[in-house]
Amino acid sequence: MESWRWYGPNDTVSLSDIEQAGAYGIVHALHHVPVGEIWEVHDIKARQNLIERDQKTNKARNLKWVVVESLNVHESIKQGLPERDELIAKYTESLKNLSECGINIVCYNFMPVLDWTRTSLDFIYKDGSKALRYDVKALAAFDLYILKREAAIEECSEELKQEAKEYLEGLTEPEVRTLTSNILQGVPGSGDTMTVAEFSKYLEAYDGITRDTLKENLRYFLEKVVPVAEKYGIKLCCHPDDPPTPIFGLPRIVSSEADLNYLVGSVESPANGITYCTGSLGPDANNDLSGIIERLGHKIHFVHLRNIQREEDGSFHESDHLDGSVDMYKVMEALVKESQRRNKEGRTDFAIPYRPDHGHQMLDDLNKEIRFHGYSAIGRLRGLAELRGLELGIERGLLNS
Ligand code: CS2
Ligand code: MN
Repeated sequence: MESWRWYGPNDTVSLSDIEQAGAYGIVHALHHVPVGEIWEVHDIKARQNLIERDQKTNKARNLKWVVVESLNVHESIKQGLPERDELIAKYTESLKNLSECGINIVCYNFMPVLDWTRTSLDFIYKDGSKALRYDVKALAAFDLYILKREAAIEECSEELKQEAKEYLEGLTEPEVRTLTSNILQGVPGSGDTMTVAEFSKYLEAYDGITRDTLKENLRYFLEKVVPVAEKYGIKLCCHPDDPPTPIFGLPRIVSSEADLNYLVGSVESPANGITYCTGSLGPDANNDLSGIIERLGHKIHFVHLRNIQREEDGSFHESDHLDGSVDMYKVMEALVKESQRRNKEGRTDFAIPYRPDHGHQMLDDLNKEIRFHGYSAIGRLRGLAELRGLELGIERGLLNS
């Protein structure tokens, strides 16, 4: 099902724009509710009404809020602090409320402190549009010389330290500030950017939290939350780490197929699933993207499709949806087959919502102020159109074969 992330009334892309782009499923969150607080039924219903009815004419739009992205997990749950039980109780209350409103796909992630991380939000792509990029040297320059994280000195190779130093020397003061704020953007939709000092404090909270501890904390969370989700018909789906590798010494535990197996194996339930994201799993060439769908497809409740171009040193940039390191044809073919399989089995959830995760800033959008990077209208419109065409072609091809 073609879907689109809408950030709410202050999104520069309107609901009418989304209808024109040909999406039906709306992906949305109550961004104004602080992480850890309960999403109340009246609040959810008001937002549903705003999305699904034209406010001027009161006519139903051809849109439906189908996915929550994201019901974020509080840092104290990730860190396993004593207050986690109370926070988990609030989380399950929100799930119950969402189910009461008929919304049953809920995305979240388990990345410590940061959500997706990029070093550049206006990288000039080969066709002149602007894209997001992750540059290993730039990240190391920030880590070593701006954040001045001690352990980074051990973690970086001599070669990378040298390259990072040269990279930083080549930047002007404003460029250093931009790099810093690009990296320290908070949760998407929050509009908050952390300061370096705040970020250091968050990192300190993870001192002593190893990969294994974080995995245990994820399991603890799932053991409490999944049975409630199952009871209320909610499908939880964890979004993978972006990029799929530890950064700033923080463990990352949803980066590979083995990690996804740990996730779904922690609590066996249809309510414990995956948000499959090509752009997040893709930077690691070891991730077999279509194979993951073949093997774990029955656990995928929500899909993010975008492409990335891997660069030689582990850096990557976001490329056109059909062009890059991700073989989008193979991915879409695997998804179409999964959907057909579900249909045959009589499952009602065969139309898996997918969205063009990010898009380039292009054409007229280049002259506009971008509030949510990666989320301008035209680039995603192009991405969605390409993906939809690919999907139809594969569906018809399979039908005739
Ligand atoms: C999204 C993620 O913008 C994006 O790349 O895919 O930020 C995603 O929304 C969250 O990680 C899911 O919790
Ligand atoms: Mn994604």
